Amino acid sequence: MRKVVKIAEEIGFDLVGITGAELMKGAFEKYKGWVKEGRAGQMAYLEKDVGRRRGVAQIMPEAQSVICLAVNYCRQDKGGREAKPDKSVGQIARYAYGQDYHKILEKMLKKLTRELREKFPENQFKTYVDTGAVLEKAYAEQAGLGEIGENTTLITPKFGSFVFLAEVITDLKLKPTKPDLPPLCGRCQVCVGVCPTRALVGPNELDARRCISYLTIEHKGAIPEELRPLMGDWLYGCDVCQEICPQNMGWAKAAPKDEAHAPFTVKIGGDWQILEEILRLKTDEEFKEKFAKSPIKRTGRERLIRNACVVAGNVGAVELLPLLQELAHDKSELIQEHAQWAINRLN
Ligand code: B12
Ligand code: SF4
Ligand code: SF4
Repeated sequence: MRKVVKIAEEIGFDLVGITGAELMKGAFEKYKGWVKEGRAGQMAYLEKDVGRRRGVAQIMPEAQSVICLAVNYCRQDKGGREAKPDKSVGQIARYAYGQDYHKILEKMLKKLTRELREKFPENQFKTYVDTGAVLEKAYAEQAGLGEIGENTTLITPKFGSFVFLAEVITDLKLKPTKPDLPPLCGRCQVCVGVCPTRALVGPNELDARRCISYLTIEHKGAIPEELRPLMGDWLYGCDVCQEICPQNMGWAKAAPKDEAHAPFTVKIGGDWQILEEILRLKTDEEFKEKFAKSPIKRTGRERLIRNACVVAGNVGAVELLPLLQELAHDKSELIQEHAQWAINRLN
């Protein structure tokens, strides 16, 4: 077991924990209920094969252990956020400052499984980061990486909640880790109170349909009008319920810069995007060129412009009115409608 942890740490994973293949009782039932209530919104992939999330044995019937991994994405050098530019801007969630974590973590996972296969040639190893049918936070909590807080994120003692999660599922029987964690979520409920759209409908209860992260990244089509004014200046993602959490304060927890973390500190999305530059993205090619290596590419050009219109309306960007007038005649109906909404709000 020590050997596995050491290999993963050497590759650059900040936290490594091991748990059995069985998922903690209650977690799958909670997930099923959440989907049934419609809280997943348009994220059809979460509704598909719900049963696969019952536990990793659904993915690998011989599974014995799950190696749970976390990588911190904080940047300590600027003491938090970069200075806000002197122009109308939209905020980018911290996780999208640099390169797309899926790609980076996949590379790290490949390295890890290569080494594991050399050491244990008889065994199977299957890796996941984000997109698979694995309840990643529940497994991470089980493996002792941290505690799921009332803002529904996994909080770790060393890095707060600003971590990405990944796992290796294996038929290798490994001794579970059981660190003695201090209580992490103080149940103060500050996160629930500050959520701008009231998406945290209760402690550890998130209705994705109201969450700015969902609305700006995952939601296709028009953003519900009643939620637009509440979205403030969030152009892509949202960190409000994490920024406020005492476990993320102080920045003392940020990881040192090293090779493994460098991709997250290379500025692509940055902390702020200038709205005018987004609204002037004329073609999908221009959009792709700008965001090819960033997780922001997920939204595509049309939806990012949609988000920028909402932000322009919310931040009072009156200097963008002529540009918004042009977009109100765009060939995309989605852009047209959101540009018109912004114009009405600015007027
Ligand atoms: C769908 C999804 C979203 C949705 C829904 C988020 C949510 N809270 O459910 C949206 C688009 C809103 C979203 C937003 C974000 N996401 Co997201 N998202 C996911 C994804 C793909 C699935 C999560 C899921 O299944 N949600 C459904 C709910 C019901 O499940 P759950 O939250 O996991 O809850 C389970 C456990 O917590 C446990 N549990 C909770 N309470 C209890 C109580 C009891 C008694 C028991 C037994 C069990 C239990 O059981 C629950 C059900 O199984 C995961 C990756 C993955 N495969 O897991 C990433 C993931 C959760 N997201 C991640 C990130 C980074 C984000 C954002 C921070 C991005 C941003 N800045 O905009 C925000 C955070 C918003 C927030 N407050 O959660 C990271 C979280 C890392 C962390 N430290 O927790 C993950 C793990 C991706 C990754 N691989 O790193 N996300
Ligand atoms: S990410 Fe933003 S909108 Fe979503 S629950 Fe947290 S504070 Fe609310
Ligand atoms: S803000 Fe308070 S209740 Fe919310 S996750 Fe952090 S410690 Fe828990």
